This record gives sequence, structure tokens and C-alpha cells, in this order.
Amino acid sequence: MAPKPVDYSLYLVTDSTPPILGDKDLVAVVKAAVEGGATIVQYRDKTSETAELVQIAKELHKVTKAAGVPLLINDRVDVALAAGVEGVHVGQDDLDLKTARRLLGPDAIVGVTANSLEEALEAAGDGADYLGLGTVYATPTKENTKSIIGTAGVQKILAELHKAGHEVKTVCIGGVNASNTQRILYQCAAPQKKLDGVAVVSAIMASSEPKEAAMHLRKLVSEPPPFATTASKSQLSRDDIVAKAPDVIKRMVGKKPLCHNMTNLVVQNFAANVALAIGSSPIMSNNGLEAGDLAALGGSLVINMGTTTPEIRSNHLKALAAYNAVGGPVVFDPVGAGATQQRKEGVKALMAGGFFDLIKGNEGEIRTVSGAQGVKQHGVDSGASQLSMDDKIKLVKGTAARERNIILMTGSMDVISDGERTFTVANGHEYLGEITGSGCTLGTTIASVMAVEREDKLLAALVGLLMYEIAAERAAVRSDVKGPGTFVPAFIDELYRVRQESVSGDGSWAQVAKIRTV
Ligand code: 3NM
Repeated sequence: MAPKPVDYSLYLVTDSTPPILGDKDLVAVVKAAVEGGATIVQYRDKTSETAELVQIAKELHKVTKAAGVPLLINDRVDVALAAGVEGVHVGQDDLDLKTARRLLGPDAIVGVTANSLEEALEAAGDGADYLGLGTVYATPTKENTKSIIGTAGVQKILAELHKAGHEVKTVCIGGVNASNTQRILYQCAAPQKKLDGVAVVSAIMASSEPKEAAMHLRKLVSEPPPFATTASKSQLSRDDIVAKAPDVIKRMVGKKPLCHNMTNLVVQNFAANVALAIGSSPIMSNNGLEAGDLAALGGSLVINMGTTTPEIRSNHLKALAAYNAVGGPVVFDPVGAGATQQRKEGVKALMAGGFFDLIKGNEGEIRTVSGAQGVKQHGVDSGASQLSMDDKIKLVKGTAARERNIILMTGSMDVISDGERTFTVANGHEYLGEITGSGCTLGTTIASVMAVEREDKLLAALVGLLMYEIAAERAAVRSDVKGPGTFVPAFIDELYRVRQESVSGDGSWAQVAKIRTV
């Protein structure tokens, strides 16, 4: 069946219960919402008697019809027929799709809730006009949701629908609001199939200003998030990276971007010194409430989970939202992600709370980020490797494609990918593993470069990585370096030297780059 010309971009699902609707009038709220820009409305009422349902549906229909917006009824085909509205939405436990279609006819809009790939493929095959995919995030609006599938789950369903050749329209539902709409649309998108819209309940129904709430959401769904890179990803070879690196660093030094570090107690001083040495301007604020002011200064943010607590996590979430809102690059270092239950939950909460342009970690940390079960880290160390190089490359590339960001797995051979372009980097020195904070301050270095190179963030990350690891190589062979202790000051000096050489137009330091495209 050819898709019907329906705009699903801002799909309002009503709720008449006091915790959501409060003492507002349902019809007045829906009127305000369609005036504000809701493009389709579903009347969802699990408690009213049939006669009342039909009566309210008719009143709502007057309002939606005047605005040229379709009205669907949740679950009840009989009510849809009696009120003469445009269609129904059925859940998996409601009247089946084929019967609903037979009763309502081919022109009616029939939508189905799908919580899994199997349900989505079945409903699409049976001729649903659209699917409501979810639950994206846990929501108090509907407590008995079957499964929380996140953006990764929605993306997988979209990819498989495309593979199976289904043109069915899709929206996602569950915990969608103005703070996360753009990111959800962005991260749910599969390469060949995007969502057609978002479905919201409380974001409009619980608002004291439903018209303004709808207007704001409608604007958000029509624009990419500020952090999205719009330019297509150009091919990058080792030689391109080597040739560009000194100039990218020169640009960074010229701008001296703010590098906001929310880092652990152990490395704050070291991270600030690394930022100064490479030419960015560090601020070590852990106060989420001032992140908005700092984000407005045009720099980047590092969120490091090293010595995390619930209070620190809440500050991280505030800062993440502030930087996402203005498109300031954010680097996430999930230190010890697989070591404790608290940290595993922390990773999930942060990844569900915002967008990270780059996530860097050792093998255990990146496996945890990818969602692998049973990762056991001993403290912040990765532990013995579980993966072959091929497996690492697959994991890094797949996770980056899923999150639509950059993943960097550090090790004696680093693996980095933006989901399309993947490289290994074999620079660095073993002394980096013998001092504290080398992973954390690599995050500082990459974030500093990303602050100025936003068009190609993978290039920025590779330049930061090379600067860092080549400086370490140079420091380690100096005659004044006798071990990890003397290495630290020499390393800071060598970071500074790479910076000075780059500024003076001497890019020879980058020639020793051991980068391979994989
Ligand atoms: N269906 P809010 S979640 C009605 O997962 C509904 O199928 C869901 O409410 C599903 O936008 C949900 O307030 C409630 O989070 C969504």
C-alpha cells in the first residue's frame, strides 16, 4: 500500500488522568496543541465509558478537523466508527490490525504499537500505516511498558524495516520531550530510514502552556540538533591526517578554546597543565549549574566518570544538556565503566541523558558502553583483553554507527571510528600506562582540538590523539627521562614543543604517525 500523505512529525497522544492533565480541559489542551503545531492526535482514554468516549471524540474531532489534523482513537474501533474520525491506534493486546483495517476500510489510518523487531515486521507486513516504536525511555506516563529499547533499539528496527522493503511510517514514543527530541531523532536514524516523527504525551498534555510546548517541539523536530555535523564525511587517508594535523593545532592555539573539564579528583591538576601546554584554556568546574554560562563561551566539555558519585552524575547531566544545546563538543571518558554496578548504571544514565561527540575508553570500558553483559573490570584497568583486533574494530565501528558519534578504544593499538571511517593508531609509549591520568588527559587534548575542528570531528580526534602520543614518544627517549616520574614533566614539555612547532609551520613531528585505515 502506498503511504498516505499524513504528517507524523509531531504526534500528540492525549491523557486525561489528573497527574498529566491536571485540572485543564482536554478539548482546550488539544485545541491549543494543534494551534501550536501538533500534526496528528490520538485520543487515548483507558477509563471512560463508551458513550462518553464517543462524545469526547466528537468534540476533539471538531477541533482537529478545523486544523486539518487527523484524529485517531486508541484501541477502540467502535468509537472511531461512531465518531467518524480518521483512524485508530492499536496496541499488541488490542483488536488485531487486520480486523481493524477490515472494519474501518482502506482509507482509514491504522497504526500499531511495536516494542520489538518481530512486532514491527509483522505489523508492517500486515499493512499498518505507521508504527509507534518504543518504549524509548522509561516514563511515569505509562508504567507497565514492556521493554525499554532506547535509541539503539529503535534504530535497529528502522534498519530492518528498510531491509525488508517496508515503507511504513514510524514515530517513537516514551520519555520524549523538548530536552531530548532532536537527539532522539538523530540517534534513532538508521542510514537508510529515519523516524517520521515523535509521539509525546506529557511533554504537551502536562504543560501549563500546551500551545507553546507544541510550537517549541514542532520547531525542534524540523531542525537537526546543534551538535549534528551536516557536511558529508570526506575520505581521510593517513597522509591527509599527517598533512592537516599541524594546521589544525595552529588553529586551536590561535583560538585558545575553553576546555571545560569535569574530571576526577586524581587528575585535575595534570589535566589543567596538559590543556595549557597544548594551547587551550582549561576550566575545571564540576558545578553543573554554571555549565550553561561556560557552554556559551564556545569551547568543549570533558565528562570523566573517574571518581563519580550520584551528585557528580547529576552535575554531569546538567552540563551535558548545556553543551548539547549549543552544539559544544562533549567527550565522555567512562572510567572504570565495567567495574561496579554504580558505574554501569552511570554509563546508561549519561548516554540516555545526552549526546557525546566522542566516547573514549579502554577495552572493558568500551565493551560496557556497547552494552556487552558481564564485563568485569578490576578497578579502572581494562583487565586481560577478551577481544581479537578484528573484534575490537567491529565493536568500535558498530558502536559508533549505532550512537552516531566517534568511539575511541585505547590500547597499545588504538582503534577509532565514526561508524564509516575506521583507523588504528599505534603511536604512544608504555610510560603512558605507568602514570595516572594519561587516558583522562588524552580526553582533554581531543576535546580541545574538537572545539575548533567541528566540521570533521574524527579528524579532530585523530589530530589530538597523534599530538598526544607522539609527544609521549618524544619525551620517553629524552636523556633526562629515567622512568615514569621524570616522564611526566618531559611529556608536558613535549606537548608544548609539538604545539610550538605546529604554530611555526613545522609539521614534521606528525611524520612518525602510525595510522592505518581499516
Ligand atoms: N505508549 P510520555 S509509552 C502511551 O511504549 C505510551 O508503547 C508507550 O508518555 C509505548 O510522552 C507511552 O509522557 C507513554 O513519556 C508516553
